[in-house]
Amino acid sequence: MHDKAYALFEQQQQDRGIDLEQVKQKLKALKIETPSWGYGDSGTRFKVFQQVGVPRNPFEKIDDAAQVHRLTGLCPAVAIHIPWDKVDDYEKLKAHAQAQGLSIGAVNPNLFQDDDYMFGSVTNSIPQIRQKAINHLLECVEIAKVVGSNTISLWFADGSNYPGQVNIRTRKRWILEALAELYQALTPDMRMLIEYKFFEPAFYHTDLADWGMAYDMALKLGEKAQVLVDTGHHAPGTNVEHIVAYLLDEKKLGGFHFNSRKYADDDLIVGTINPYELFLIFYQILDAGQDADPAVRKTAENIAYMIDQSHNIEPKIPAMIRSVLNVQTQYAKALLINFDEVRQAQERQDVLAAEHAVRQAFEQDVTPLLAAVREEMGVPVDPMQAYLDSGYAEKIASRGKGGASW
Ligand code: AOS
Ligand code: ZN
Ligand code: ZN
Ligand code: ZN
Repeated sequence: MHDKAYALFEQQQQDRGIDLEQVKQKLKALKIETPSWGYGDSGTRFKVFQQVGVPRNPFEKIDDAAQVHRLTGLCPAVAIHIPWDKVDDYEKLKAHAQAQGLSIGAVNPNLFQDDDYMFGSVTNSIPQIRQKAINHLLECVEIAKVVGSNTISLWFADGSNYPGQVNIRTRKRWILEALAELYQALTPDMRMLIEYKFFEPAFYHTDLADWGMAYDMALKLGEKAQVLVDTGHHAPGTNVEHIVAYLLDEKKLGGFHFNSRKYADDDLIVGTINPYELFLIFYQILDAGQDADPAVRKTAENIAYMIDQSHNIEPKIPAMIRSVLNVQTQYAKALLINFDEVRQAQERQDVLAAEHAVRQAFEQDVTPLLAAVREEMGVPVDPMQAYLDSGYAEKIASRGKGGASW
């Protein structure tokens, strides 16, 4: 059935001047890291609902991540959060991942769940607490070495709730000091990604509140420091794809945390609220991938794509499958942009034609393309249905309730 659909699709795309072989190659190379915490129980400040079958330990989180990869072919790495994923033997964790065809991706230090960090971690006015936070950052580098990860992914909850509560400039210096210590500890093939968010849990000021602050830190630190864009971490109306383009051009875009937002840092399934934004982010990335400057092209090719979501009411594994498929879909659509057409329209200053060239790709139905790619990759054409039919959910039900949560 889909052979016929694909033949028609192929004809349509040829007519639009799209090289489908190249599109397929790019789709097969897409990698999206899933977060270990996305498989555990999570909730809001009102309630954490416990679900049946949630992993009880980091090993079982990796098992679930492996299941997502098996069915989608998209997720060969899983990010870990320390101490949520603290184990006695990290070699063993690495081996457990490898045995299932996975690797450990970004190592995320946790500097927000310790009582000591009530008034800040690396920005705390008590030197011993700042030191404790720095030690944790350094510990994460050691863990990264053992698990074979080359990425330290940083998000700081540090901030204040009221004007006058803290000295913002002093804390800015402290945060740079801590990051510099971490930077020094990185091995040559490691990089650190600096995430920003404008509020929550702090409600007056957050020490790294926006991309400009993260960029400033990354610039001061050096090449191995880059900015991480969490799609949910912006004020309503922010043009996220513009930030993406700017950071790409500065060779400072290192990674993404994908998720959807409606109001704040909602951490909903990526691509469910504003799929066009996700598409436009990929448009900027693919455009930078054709830049005349090889360093910009390299930056675009080395972006770490990661999911960062909390599945509070959704069954975890299907929610993750939905997420990565949504990313794949918007990426596929962006690959169907005829960039020559866009450029020519830009040169003519033809506003409507330029906008049309971009939007037209978004309006393509990529179902036949994704079916063909999945077939060629040897994964189910419908990964979600394949999961529902797999019996995996029934199998993990024996884990019971009360698994890992944050
Ligand atoms: C928090 O809002 C950030 O998105 C971080 O990336 C955080 O570390 C992650 O969501 C796990 O809690
Ligand atoms: Zn994030
Ligand atoms: Zn967030
Ligand atoms: Zn988020």
